[in-house]
Amino acid sequence: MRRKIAYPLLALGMTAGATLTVASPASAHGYVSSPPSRQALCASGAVSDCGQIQFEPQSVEGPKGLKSCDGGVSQFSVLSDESRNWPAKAVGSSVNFSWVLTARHKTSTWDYFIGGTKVATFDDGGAQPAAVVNHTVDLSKFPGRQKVLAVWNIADTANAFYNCVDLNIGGSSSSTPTTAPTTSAPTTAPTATTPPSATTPTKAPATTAPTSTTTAPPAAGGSAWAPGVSYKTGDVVTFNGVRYQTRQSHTSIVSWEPSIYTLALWLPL
Ligand SMILES: [Cu+2]
Repeated sequence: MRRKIAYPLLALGMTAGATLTVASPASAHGYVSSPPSRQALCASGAVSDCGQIQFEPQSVEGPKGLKSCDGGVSQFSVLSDESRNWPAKAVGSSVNFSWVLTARHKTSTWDYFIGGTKVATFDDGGAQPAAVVNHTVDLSKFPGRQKVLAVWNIADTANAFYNCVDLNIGGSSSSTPTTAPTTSAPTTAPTATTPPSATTPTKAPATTAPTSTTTAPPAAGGSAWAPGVSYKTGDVVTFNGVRYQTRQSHTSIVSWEPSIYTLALWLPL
């Protein structure tokens, strides 16, 4: 919805301290930030040479009913280019999809497809979603590498937003702590070297999850916020002299400054 303005350039023209009050980031809609959708990978720079989509991962909008990664938007066709060898995120069989919305459009449904089969749907009945939306989807019937098409169907327009998320389901390898409830995880359980007398159930092999998840960008101390950075939940940044901590892993883009997305994405400290 709304005009497609090249706001990255527009924003760059603004002076640093400019109060973006009226700004109300136009043309900002939403995308799947975790596991990273293809557009998220482009925005973070994990996949290069994506073209315009890297600046507006939230803009893959097209008519409802499509099954394409690019929403039929020619300038975003790279998203449908399977020759790009999109990296697949290793996840458990229960996956939590996180959407970051910058325009909270009234929503009919959120649909998830694999190979043309609808594997999950969440009906919002026309309600307005929060700025961050999470869905837990059981993908245990689809092990291995899969391309999930996640669709956000808007209630009051004929359009939808499209995301393709490449996953390696059940691929253990730590990956995101995806809260993974039950999930009958391949309990390769480190066969606790603990001696027999296992009287104490030693509540699970310290699932304190090695959150180290490699990548782990610095940011810790509170480096200056910047666009194009893949922030992880809990990261701290400074923006216009104020420190913020992010509530949601996401790739930052111009127009999503902490001062604008306070509460939705960033909590002032
Ligand atoms: Cu919109």
